[in-house]
Amino acid sequence: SSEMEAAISATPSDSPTIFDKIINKEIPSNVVYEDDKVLAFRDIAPQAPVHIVLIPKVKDGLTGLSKAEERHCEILGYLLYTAKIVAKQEGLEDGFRIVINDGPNGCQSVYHLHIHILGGRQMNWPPG
Ligand code: DGP
Repeated sequence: SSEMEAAISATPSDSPTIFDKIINKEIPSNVVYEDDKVLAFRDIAPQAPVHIVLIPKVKDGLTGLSKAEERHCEILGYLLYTAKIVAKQEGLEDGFRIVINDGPNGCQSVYHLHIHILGGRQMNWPPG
């Protein structure tokens, strides 16, 4: 898929990403949840009827989960908790999938840690 090609050609780095522009409202996005620590918005290339990207507002070196340090434990826990809040807000009471892509093999295309929240249909297992 083109999403996969974008991921494979993405260069892992700690430079600002498109998500900083979304956080700063320099480019528009469809925000579904926001507080002082996190932002959740609809994915531009949805893979399910509900597909939301949830990110920390401050990257603090967290380009991906593989770069997590002990200082990130609080925001990592908060992101998971917020994923549940967003899933509930989106009416996903029959279940949902959360995904964190990491690195080229994980199909990560944006190097700012993010959680995908997918739902609104039966998800498949194993994932591709
Ligand atoms: P990943 O492949 O895990 O790095 O996911 C990055 C996701 O971000 C991908 O599903 C598409 C989404 N995305 C990339 N650019 C934009 C954008 O400008 N706006 C929105 N809403 N989503 C974006």
